[in-house]
Amino acid sequence: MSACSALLNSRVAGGCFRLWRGVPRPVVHFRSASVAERGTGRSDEELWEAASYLPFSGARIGSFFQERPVLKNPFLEDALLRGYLRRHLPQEAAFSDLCAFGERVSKEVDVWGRECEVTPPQLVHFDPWGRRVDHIETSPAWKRMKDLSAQEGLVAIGYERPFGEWSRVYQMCKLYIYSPSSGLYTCPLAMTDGAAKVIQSVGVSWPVDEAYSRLTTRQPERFWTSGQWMTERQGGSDVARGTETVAVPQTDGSYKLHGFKWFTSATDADMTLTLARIQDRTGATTPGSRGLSLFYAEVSRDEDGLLKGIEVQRLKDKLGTRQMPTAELLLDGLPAHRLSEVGRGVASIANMLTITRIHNSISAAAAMRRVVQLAGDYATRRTAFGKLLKDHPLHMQTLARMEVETRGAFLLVMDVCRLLGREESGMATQLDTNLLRLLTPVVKLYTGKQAVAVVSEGLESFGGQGYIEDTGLPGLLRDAQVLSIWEGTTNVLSLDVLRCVARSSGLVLHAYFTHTKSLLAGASSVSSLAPAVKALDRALSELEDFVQVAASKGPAYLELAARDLAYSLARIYAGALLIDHACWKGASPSDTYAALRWCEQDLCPVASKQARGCYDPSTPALDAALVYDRPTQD
Ligand code: MFK
Repeated sequence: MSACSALLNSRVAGGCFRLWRGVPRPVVHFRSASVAERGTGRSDEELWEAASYLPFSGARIGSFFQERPVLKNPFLEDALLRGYLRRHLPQEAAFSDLCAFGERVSKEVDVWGRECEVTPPQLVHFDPWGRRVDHIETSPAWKRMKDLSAQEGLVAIGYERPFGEWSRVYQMCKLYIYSPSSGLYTCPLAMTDGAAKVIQSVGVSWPVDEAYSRLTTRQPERFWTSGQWMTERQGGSDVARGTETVAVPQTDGSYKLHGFKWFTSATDADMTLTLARIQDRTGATTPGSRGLSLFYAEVSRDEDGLLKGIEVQRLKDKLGTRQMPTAELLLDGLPAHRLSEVGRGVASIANMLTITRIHNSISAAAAMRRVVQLAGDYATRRTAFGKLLKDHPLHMQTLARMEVETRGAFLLVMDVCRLLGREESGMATQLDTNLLRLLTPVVKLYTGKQAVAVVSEGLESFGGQGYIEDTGLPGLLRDAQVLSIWEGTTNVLSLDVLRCVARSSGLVLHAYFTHTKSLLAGASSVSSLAPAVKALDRALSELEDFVQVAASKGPAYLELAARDLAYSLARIYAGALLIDHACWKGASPSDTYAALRWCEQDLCPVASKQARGCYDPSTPALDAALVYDRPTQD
């Protein structure tokens, strides 16, 4: 026996230390008055310290250390994801790939994601000899994410279509597993996917055939990412009025772009799609949406290493998404090619918006899932008030509510992916197409908001540790906050819902009601789901009544109702999906419980608020008076 272990054992015998998993741990002692040794000339304190009885002294910092939450394979841990795939895509190849990828994400990639967060990109304006270089330096982990994205086919799958109409679901499941560990690499992937989709829709031919093949390749050395430069200094929502960039025609049919892009995400991209106004010979342009055309440009350097036609003004200092370079760019003669017909820029880039909004929704659902997984794991490790957190019913109620939100979000997003896959594989009915148009903004806006709420609740479930930077948890919240902002804010997307209802003469709503009712058809005989079905039936008829009434109202009324309408569409549809999933023969009791809980909320807030007069003509003035309520002068 070594001297060290003999010492330890004698202390164990004396009751001072226990051996705990091979590590000596001091046990807290409570002093009794008889302990003081008489006649030694040493004070009580000295005697205690000499005997190492004090748990906190010198290098000793006490016996208690928090257990960290452990990220396990996010595919294997996700009962709903696996159930959904067993139901809709029961393919061994998909399962084994997702399982292996989940393992890679938890064991390898998650660390890279953290590295991206702590090593944010830097802009080097000048080289040591004073030459302007505008080089954006990114971390090695960020570069590894690019290679991984190509190898794993994170964009390519959507174009290879290995599982026909279910290929988008498969691709988005991979991104769902990847997103919270990706160090925000899902942002360039979203835009890359969107650019490939736009190119496909305008035709894969010169000058974008090479770009298309690079955006959709699995070879890391050929893989390109794309930007989506839509936001200018006058703002990101009102693109039609805010775009100042001009396109100057060149004699060879190409263009040179001059403008100022105020917010370009993942600016280390290899190419971009962007909007600009074509100048005529007098230098004049057409204002508004009709003046905008869509352009393709490569981000490249000349033989001196200077960016061709671009100056990087500065990197943005953002609340979150710090892993990713976001820059202000001066376009000073950027060589470009027009992709759309003249004046059809917004309509042509809309395909990109659809894809990036779906990616955004995936990231939102994934953020919720990640925080729920980590909080659930932590609850099995952390003891407070004498028992593990998982044994506190109130704590588990909170996590269960987060789980219900996450499940609703997941099914909403997957259903949009299903519709996208059907459209791209030529299987879509007119109803599917209408539903996809309506649900894309609905799902994006709803999941973006849910993500902030669920991730915030998730941080709280870790107590103070959820607020500590180097746990990696606060970054989840900062990154979630952007999900309701970029790619269209909640209000802009609510108005997009109104726009597509109006432009389709209500056909998108007809598709919505038809499909929602068909989802509920199988549930009428399932007694365990009866309260949920009853609540959903009632909400659906309230929504139909609202639509009837709203049809006779003016635009001001509809605009005030737009956000509540979008929320109602989301909650009712998610409820129907949860009920439908719970009716599946492979469903679990938890699937039923989640559907019941979801349907307890106000499923149709637009009807409740209408009944309270929230959209009456007097409301805007009252709202404004409330917002600007100031103390009156005495
Ligand atoms: C992890 C995920 C990360 C995601 C990556 C994020 C990277 C960040 C990059 C960005 O943030 S880029 C900036 C994103 N910007 C936006 O999302 C803009 C928000 N504003 C809107 O969406 C406005 O509603 C919009 C600019 C579209 C309004 O423009 P207009 O010109 O006033 O639209 P208008 O006149 O209503 O429609 C023009 C055409 O586009 C119409 O076609 P037609 O002429 O054929 O009828 C519309 O039908 C069509 N359109 C508009 N929105 C559409 C659409 N088509 C399909 N879907 C849509 N959503």
